[in-house]
Amino acid sequence: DVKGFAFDLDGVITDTARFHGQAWRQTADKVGTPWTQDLADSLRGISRMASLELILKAGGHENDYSQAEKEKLAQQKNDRYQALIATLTPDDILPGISDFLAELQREHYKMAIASASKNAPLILDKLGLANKFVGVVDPNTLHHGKPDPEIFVKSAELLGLPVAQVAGVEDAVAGIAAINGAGEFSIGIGDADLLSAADVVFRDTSRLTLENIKFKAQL
Ligand code: B16
Ligand code: MG
Repeated sequence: DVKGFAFDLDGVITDTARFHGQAWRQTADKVGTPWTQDLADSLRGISRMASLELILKAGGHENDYSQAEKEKLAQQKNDRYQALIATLTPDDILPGISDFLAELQREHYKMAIASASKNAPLILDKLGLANKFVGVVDPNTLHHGKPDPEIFVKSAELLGLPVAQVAGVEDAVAGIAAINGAGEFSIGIGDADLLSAADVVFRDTSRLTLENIKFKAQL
């Protein structure tokens, strides 16, 4: 039986993708990579440096920058991003999430955050959600990003539960692959065709209740 939940942050708890997009767009302009929606979408769930590499590659610039220059570009993006997330308030929690977290708390489920974002603690603080979670996986301790299962295996350790008792909630294809690879129960948020590898999929976060999960999973 599931006794704990590991939540992705961006796209599940709140929509920070729009801020990542705004901040990366300026990087793309600077290096001369055309900005497209496909490029923006490909950055979901991907780490900061891996995102920069994708932006450079999309414009054929993968060999044009030294490691030090790349670190500077990533730092400048993060400065812009942090200025944008400073405006977050509890009103930016995605629909249904506050009720779902309250329901899980009432039913004594344990909750953790499995986000690739090094800014996750800051974002949770801005949303007023920091005290809901027993732990936030520190991406600095990870060797591999999503789709590698490592982050979801770590989330089970933080929850103090075997992976078989953990459900992961994700909006990214790479995130669902990571949950499945860890041996956890996978809940997708978004397009059912895109996230077909998930055990259950909801079109958006407003449908997320224990009853709906049990109904869909026929538990
Ligand atoms: P940071 P998630 C991910 O969050 C974002 O989807 C991705 O676009 C971002 O590059 C990554 O966090 C790292 O974020 O630069 O703040 O460390 O979906 O894993 O919650
Ligand atoms: Mg996400």
